[in-house]
Amino acid sequence: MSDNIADTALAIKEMRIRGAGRIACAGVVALKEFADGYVGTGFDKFLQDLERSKKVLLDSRPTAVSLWNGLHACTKNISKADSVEEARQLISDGAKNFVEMSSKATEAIAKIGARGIQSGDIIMTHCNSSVALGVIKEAHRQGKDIKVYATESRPWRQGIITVNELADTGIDTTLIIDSAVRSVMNNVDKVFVGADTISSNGSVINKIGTSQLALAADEARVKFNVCSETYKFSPLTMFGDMVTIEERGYDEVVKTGEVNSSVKIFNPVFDSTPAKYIDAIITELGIISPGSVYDIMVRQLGDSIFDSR
Ligand code: RI2
Repeated sequence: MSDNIADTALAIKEMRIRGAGRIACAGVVALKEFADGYVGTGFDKFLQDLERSKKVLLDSRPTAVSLWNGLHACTKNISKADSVEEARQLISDGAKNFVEMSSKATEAIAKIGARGIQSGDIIMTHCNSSVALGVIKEAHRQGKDIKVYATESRPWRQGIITVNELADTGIDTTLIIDSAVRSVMNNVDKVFVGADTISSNGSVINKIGTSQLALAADEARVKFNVCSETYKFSPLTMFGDMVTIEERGYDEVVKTGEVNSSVKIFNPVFDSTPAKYIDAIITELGIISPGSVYDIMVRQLGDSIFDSR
C-alpha cells in the first residue's frame, strides 16, 4: 500500500478532508499519485494494487458516492491499457478531467442557483456544503441583500465553518442550534443544502438533520433546494442498492465517562430526505426535479450503465 493512499484514506476518515466533493477530488488525486509513483513493472500486479488502493480509499467513508464515482471515472477505461505506462496515463488524464469538471460544476451551480435568490431573501443552510455556499455567496456577490441562518450541525459542528465562511464574505449570518430549525423556519424564504449522494428515485442523502430541515420547510411552505453536481448521483441505486449511512463513534457525541456506561450512543451522520420534500435539485446541467434524476443518470452513463455495477 502506498503511503499517499493510506494517508489520504486516513485524512478522509478523520475528517481532515471532508465535504463530498473534496473527498472525491482528494481520492482521485491520491490514485493518480499512486499510479505516477508506481515502481513495479508487472501489469497484473499493478492492476491488483490499483484495486486494493481503490478499496482502501472507498472504505474511508462509505456514504458519499462522489468518491466512488470519482475513482470509477479515473479507472473505467483501464481495460484498454496493456501496460503500466498506458494505465498510468489513463488514470492521470481521468484524475485531471475529474478535478477540472468538479470545479467547473461548482461554479456553474453557483451561477444557476443564485438566479433563484432574490434581494431580501432569508435563507437557511445546514452543515458545510461548498456547493450550497457557492450559490449563496454568488447571490451576495451579485449585490443581492440576503440573510442566512446556518445550523450548528452537531456533532462535528461544521456549521461553525459555514458561519465564518459566510461572515468573512460580508453576508448577514446567524448561527442556530439544530433543534431551533423548526421554529426559525417560519422566518425563512428558501433552504439551500448540499448532497453526499442522490438516489435514482430522487431522494437525497446528506448530513444528519437534513431531512428535519426538509420536513420543517414543507410544513412552513418554504422552498427546499439541493445543490449537487451530477457526480453525486448514485448509479448503484438504479440496481436497488441501498446507500450505506455511516455511523461514527460515541466519542463524537459525548466525552468518555460523561454518561452511564450502560447508555448506548447511536451516531448516524447522514440521513435520507425523500424526493417528495425536495422542490429542486440544482446541478451543473440546470435545475431539475427529483423525478428527473434517473433519466439524467441513464443519459450520462449511456452504454456503460452496466459497467457501474
Ligand atoms: P460539498 C458534507 O459531508 C455535508 O453533508 C455536505 O452537505 C456534503 O458533504 C456536501 O458537501 P461531511 O464530509 O461537496 O461534512 O457540497 O460529513 O462541499
